[in-house]
Amino acid sequence: MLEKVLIANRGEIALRVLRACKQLGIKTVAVHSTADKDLMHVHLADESVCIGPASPTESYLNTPAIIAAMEVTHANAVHPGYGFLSENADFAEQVENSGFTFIGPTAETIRMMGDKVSAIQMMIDAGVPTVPGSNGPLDHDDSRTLKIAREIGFPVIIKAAAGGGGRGMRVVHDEDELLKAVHVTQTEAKTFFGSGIVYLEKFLENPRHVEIQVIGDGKGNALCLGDRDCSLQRRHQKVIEEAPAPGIPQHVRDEVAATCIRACEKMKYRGAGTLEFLYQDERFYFIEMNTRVQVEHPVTEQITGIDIVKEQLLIAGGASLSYQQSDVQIKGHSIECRINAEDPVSFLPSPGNIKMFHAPGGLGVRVDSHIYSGYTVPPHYDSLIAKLICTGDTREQALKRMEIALDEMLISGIKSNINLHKDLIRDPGFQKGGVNIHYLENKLKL
Ligand code: MV4
Repeated sequence: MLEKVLIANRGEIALRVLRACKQLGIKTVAVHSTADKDLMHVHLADESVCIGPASPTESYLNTPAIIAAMEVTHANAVHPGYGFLSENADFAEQVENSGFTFIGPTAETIRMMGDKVSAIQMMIDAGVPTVPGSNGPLDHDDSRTLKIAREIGFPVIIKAAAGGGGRGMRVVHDEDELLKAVHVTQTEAKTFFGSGIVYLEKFLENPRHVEIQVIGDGKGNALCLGDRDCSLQRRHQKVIEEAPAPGIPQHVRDEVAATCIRACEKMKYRGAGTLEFLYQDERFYFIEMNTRVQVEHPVTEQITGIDIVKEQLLIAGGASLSYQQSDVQIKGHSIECRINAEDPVSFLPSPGNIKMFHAPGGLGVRVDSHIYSGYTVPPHYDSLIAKLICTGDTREQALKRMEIALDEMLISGIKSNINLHKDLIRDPGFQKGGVNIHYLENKLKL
């Protein structure tokens, strides 16, 4: 069992990890930048260490500073949260080489999933359905690239193997554009990611983004905690997520879940993970795997009753899974609205002093947030200030609770996207369920 955990993150997720540690009686160390000394979890942690200036590269991304903080506080493990160093294989490796526990998968697994080409290959070997494509890097043989694209049929998409999350990709509509697009994407990928390796997939025109939550014990056992729909997004930033994904036939979701479990068991996956899929015409297509806890994990917790962060900590401490697959029962429906400190028109971050914050409440209402009245949102980081999660026996009940909760939520002093959420929750298309990844951007164009 872990005795003391260092939380290498900030904001709501740092507070979320702190709460899970307290549940298990684990001591906590908060590390923070000079701009973050007033964060809620810094105040609540057993110990805190300032690791550098506001700039993320000098603090939350500063591996030597974080490992030094582990040494001086005698922490035995580090929880990376999401973002920052959470999917950095070199960080995980250096933590382990320094004699500490990285709360997450092995560096080797992180590296394999970070390379999208090797991730896809691994999934194919395990029987997970993938997008028709090159199933490997494109080489310098242009005639071979052209042959693959012709066989698959246009449109196709060129993606950087080291990219992901929407960075380093290019859609190609016909043959004449193909080779130029490949070369440009290769050059960009080399500049941005240090690797010019690219691959090709059939471009799906109107898919939904559906992802599957898994958890593995690192010994060959894995569980599936169901699916989430994250299609409501703008510029690759998710806005609303929900679980389960609406309108998916039970046999289709059961089938893909079984393949995800198989993949995790095969690679002896350790910790929490998410397999991202595109979903179109009742079919799932794997695109990438995230090897961290995700922002939207609470909707899964709400419908399974399983504390995902607590499981991460238990597994990192060497425990086996606390549940069997037959213990995992999906009950009800849960929706999460990401509340950002941002301008409602320009979507630009709107940092500053929060004069007053009032959190909504009631049955089925959860607020994961680090903010409080008088707190100043610094300009240096992500603009997420709260996650409002509403749950009910049915999707309709969850939506109604969300409507009421959004009306109750009060944030003054800074701008926020609360009004956007009020509009989206009442949107007839969203209410119907199952909108695709283009729905929000199209709606905003009107
Ligand atoms: C795709 C795609 C269509 N076809 N791949 C964007 C983020 C990255 N995770 C993968 N992405 C996409 N890959 C194929 N073969 C469309 C997208 C995509 C998208 C995916 C999920 C959520 C939002 C998106 C917005 C635009 C494009």
